[in-house]
Amino acid sequence: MQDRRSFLLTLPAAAGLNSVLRAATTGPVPFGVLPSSRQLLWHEMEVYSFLHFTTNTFTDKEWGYGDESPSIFNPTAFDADAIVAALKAGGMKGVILTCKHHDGFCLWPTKTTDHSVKGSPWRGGNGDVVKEISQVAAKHGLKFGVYLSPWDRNTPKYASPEYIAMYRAQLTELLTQYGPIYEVWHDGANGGDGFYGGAREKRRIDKKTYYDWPTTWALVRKLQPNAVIFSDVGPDIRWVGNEKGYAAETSWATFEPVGEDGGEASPGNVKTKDSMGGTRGGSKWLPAECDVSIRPGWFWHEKENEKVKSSRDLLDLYYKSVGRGGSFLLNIPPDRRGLLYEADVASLKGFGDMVHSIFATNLAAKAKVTASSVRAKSKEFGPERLLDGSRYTCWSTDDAVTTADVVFDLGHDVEFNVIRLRENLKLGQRVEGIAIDQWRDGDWRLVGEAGSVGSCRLIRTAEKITASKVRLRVTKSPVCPALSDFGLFLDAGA
Ligand code: FUL
Repeated sequence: MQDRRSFLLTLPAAAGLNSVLRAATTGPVPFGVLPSSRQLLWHEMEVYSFLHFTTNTFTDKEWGYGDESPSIFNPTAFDADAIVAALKAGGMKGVILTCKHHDGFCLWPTKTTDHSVKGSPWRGGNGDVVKEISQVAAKHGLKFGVYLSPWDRNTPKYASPEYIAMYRAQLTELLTQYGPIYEVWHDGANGGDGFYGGAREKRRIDKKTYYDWPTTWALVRKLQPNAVIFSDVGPDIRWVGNEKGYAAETSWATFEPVGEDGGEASPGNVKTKDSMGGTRGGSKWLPAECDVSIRPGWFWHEKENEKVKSSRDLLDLYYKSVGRGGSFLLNIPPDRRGLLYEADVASLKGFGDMVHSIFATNLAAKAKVTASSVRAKSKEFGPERLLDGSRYTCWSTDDAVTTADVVFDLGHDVEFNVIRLRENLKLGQRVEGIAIDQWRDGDWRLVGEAGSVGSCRLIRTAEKITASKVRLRVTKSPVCPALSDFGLFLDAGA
């Protein structure tokens, strides 16, 4: 005779029940456009650096005209190891080098032009800044990225089709000779006055058509499939629309770039006022990269040695870039010795130390958590997932539940002034309203709010809060939430 349990399981009704149970524990359906795997890896980096270094360092200029002699590039004590070690001490996860800036001088011995380190007295003309920085970056565990200016004020070829071939040949050298590249940076400043091999004239190009960007981007994909490509319009990372290092208070990873004239956008031709906040419901996953220099200029100038941003200034920008779902790209320019200037190094180290000490301990880590709603009542989507340290597990609710809350019982009074939230980006950027309350005098009181979360949201409270119970509320979301992280931290110096 058939065993009663297996008999039941063969009944159509039981089969139905099984599929209901299975369906109920499946994860939330991803919402909207999603990040690629290379974008997810980039999101995890959060903080990395720029090195602006070229003949400008020696001429005291920001934009070289292109007629500089390579012989002026002669750092007296270039030390890639010291530079990268200082970046690492500041908590940087990667370094992007200006392999060629607008002046056209190449920091590596390219075959495409003589306007390079080959013509410099540095290392007897046998030096290669790209090689030295990329090698020590790998040694110190920092990822390496390349900035290759699309505008070249030195070459006579600029503005002709031959220059596009030269640009792609330069890119090919950079992407094949220096190991893994995590980011390729295409600047939007293109065309204008220049030396152009002695022509000394103004050359305009059509930003929409001249570069044929899709072909260049395809080349990057072929040579370095894991590299994210940055420009005003992506295709992976967007410029945040200012060079001050911050994103909009409410900032979306999705973006619908529009050209200055309302038509198609291209690098150097985008309505930048939209770039700071992105576009809710935009058709592309194009998160913001917030670039800024530690000094007023991008290159080292002696007269700016007293104008280095303080560690606290940098921390404030961290809250306004990483803390708004973007990345923080901080430029620290080498000086004429080929070292980072002492004041810059000290500020950077102070910044790194502060980030490290503030975020070392999640003060909510051991809280008892209770949610008003849990997807299929399953542990897999329980509120404990907010504290497990993974970006890709999450607390979620049933599909029909779009507002819900989680109470964190801390067990004793905890002092904090920074709240961190993350969404599981594999399920898209979902929530549109978040509120945080503290339990005080027998009631819940609001201490912080946010409109967007995404990769990381850092909410600073107006003053330090002391509470033994804290509540997270999802107040607005088009679909069930999928939050992956909740943290409370104390920024003691704020
Ligand atoms: C700008 C350039 O013109 C600046 O010189 C600098 O490289 C900055 C990061 O991008 O568009």
